[in-house]
Amino acid sequence: MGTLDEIKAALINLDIPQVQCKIHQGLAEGLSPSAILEKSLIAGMNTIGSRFKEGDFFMPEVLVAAKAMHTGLDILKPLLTAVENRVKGTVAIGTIKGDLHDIGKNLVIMMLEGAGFEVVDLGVDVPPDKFITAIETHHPRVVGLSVLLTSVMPQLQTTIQQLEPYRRELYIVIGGAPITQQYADKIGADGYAPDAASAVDKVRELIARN
Ligand code: B1M
Repeated sequence: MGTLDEIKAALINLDIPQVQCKIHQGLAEGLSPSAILEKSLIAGMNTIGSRFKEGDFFMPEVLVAAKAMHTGLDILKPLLTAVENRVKGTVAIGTIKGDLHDIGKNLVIMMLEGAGFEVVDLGVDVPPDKFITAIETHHPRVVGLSVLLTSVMPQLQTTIQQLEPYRRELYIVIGGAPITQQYADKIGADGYAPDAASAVDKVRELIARN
């Protein structure tokens, strides 16, 4: 088994010290931080999700896996974000009201910061008025809305409607596992991105429009 698979296995085995140890080993072997992120940590979380769905894992296991993921991200973050440091614009981002998932949002933030954007992280369970306060305070060029739960997807549309008065000044990008381009078009978002790297491309593309 290669080190990428060993990191993934450690995550699935919920062995946090081993996740840390194997990531350090992988980096010492010359593996790229982005390969560890995609092929070990994100791939491992996908397996955790499938096992949770099938009833092999329960909430406590998923919480430990999320902690292992965050521990791994803490090691990789300085390496992924040390790429560019010229500020290219501000993005305010949060997981929408009713949803507490933040691993994907945090990845998007890491990639945006790595690409030179200033990011205002509004956290999870963010109601529309918190986005509005952030817009009035930080004047972001882009607002990012993240969602993982299908049951709270209607909250995206509510949030977008409440941001309507500000839309001349900013673009709205949405993302998260249940979102599709078709859904983004339907609810009137300016952009959709399926993953963290494409979120950076989408933000760049929108800001370049004017
Ligand atoms: Co929950 N959970 N969870 N969970 N959880 C899912 C999402 C689920 C699919 C699991 C399953 O059943 N297979 C399911 C949702 C089903 C559905 O809605 N149809 C589910 C459920 C049901 C729940 C609870 C309701 C369980 C319960 O209480 N009975 C509960 C809800 C709590 C709430 O939010 N109110 C719950 C709780 C939790 C934990 C707290 C235990 C934990 C979250 C910890 C945390 O985030 N700090 C958790 C986790 C970890 C998961 C899974 C296993 C993993 C999610 C994850 O982090 N993926 C997940 C199963 C799965 O997704 N396979 C599951 C890795 C992450 C990198 O991917 O977030 O998709 P993702 O982000 C990607 C892209 O989507 C995209 O880029 C990221 C990187 O590539 N992206 C964007 C994300 N945001 C973006 C924004 C953008 C652009 C791209 O622009 C702004």
